[in-house]
Amino acid sequence: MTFPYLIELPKIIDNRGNLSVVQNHKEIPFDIQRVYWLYEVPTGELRGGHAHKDLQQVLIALHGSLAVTVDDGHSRQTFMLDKPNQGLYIGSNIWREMSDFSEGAVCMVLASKPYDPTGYVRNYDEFRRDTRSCVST
Ligand code: T46
Repeated sequence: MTFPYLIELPKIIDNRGNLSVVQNHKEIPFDIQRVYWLYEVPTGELRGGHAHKDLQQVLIALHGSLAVTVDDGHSRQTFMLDKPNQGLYIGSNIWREMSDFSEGAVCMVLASKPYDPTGYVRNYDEFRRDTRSCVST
């Protein structure tokens, strides 16, 4: 299991405005099969609170900022996303919670698979049990 990490994305600086880009298996370590974005999140609202059994994602704060707390069942870390040229890679079996959305924040998520509600683990105790059994086998 890979612990989440930040990916620096290209930033092509131009007097007309900057441009960033992602490509499969280059900046993004998987084939992107789905893109969604979170926006108009009310102040103080929390999102996430789950893990995925088999899904890789990269989160990018296209506008504004948010905090993403990740947990592999052993350690926890909070990343502040506030740059449109930076992504946070989150692999499978990582619990995630998103908070502290700034006003107008837009978080785009690039995902390795189509939406599958059965792939979510929404109970933290169950998640901890699964991660412990992964280590012991
Ligand atoms: C994640 C974090 C970062 C769909 O119909 N299709 C989709 O592709 C997604 C992602 C969601 N939905 C529906 C399912 C729910 O009725 O949208 C609603 C909100 O989804 P959810 O409560 O899971 O949203 P978040 O912000 O808590 O979590 C989402 C992703 O679901 C999750 O994979 O890692 O963003």
